[in-house]
Amino acid sequence: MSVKTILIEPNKLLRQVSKSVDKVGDEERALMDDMLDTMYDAPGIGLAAIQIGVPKRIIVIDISRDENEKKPMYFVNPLIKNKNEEKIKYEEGCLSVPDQFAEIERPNACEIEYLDYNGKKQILKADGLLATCIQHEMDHLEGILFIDYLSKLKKSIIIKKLSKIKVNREIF
Ligand code: GNR
Ligand code: NI
Repeated sequence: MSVKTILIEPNKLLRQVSKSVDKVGDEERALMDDMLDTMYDAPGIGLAAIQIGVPKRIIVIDISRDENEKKPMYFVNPLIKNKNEEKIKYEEGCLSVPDQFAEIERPNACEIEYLDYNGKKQILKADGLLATCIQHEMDHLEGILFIDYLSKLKKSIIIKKLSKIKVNREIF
């Protein structure tokens, strides 16, 4: 298990559509372990495989706040079966868009079907922060970032800031 480098926007890989996983095997489980380490290290509450450069439809999430009681969740090939009409706004952030936050409106509840850590099919009803996080991560699988929902102006300001930070990172 190891902590990987998280890709930062602007980066073409983050815009790639991730590929379905045929079978949840040891390679996928090792990837999920690395993703979890990387997410806890960041720290964040969710991570999609493409954020560490792997274009597979795999997500890890842990929204528990207690350091001593971790509750990791693993989602392979997640599909949204149902979305609520009701919308909820959350202040979202993204490990690939560091230090930028914005209120994003999404369905407040959803039902998803996915394969778990052992490749077993599962169905989950989620609401609140978990539903928001699942939808944020599933956007990553389509190459979508939360800043894509902002006005062109707000988005371009954020991308400009990130590009400057990136130049500095390459210098120092
Ligand atoms: O750590 C994260 N926090 C967060 C807060 C509100 C809505 C979504 C998220 S996900 C984010 C980690 C991340 O970038 N996952 O892709
Ligand atoms: Ni994100």
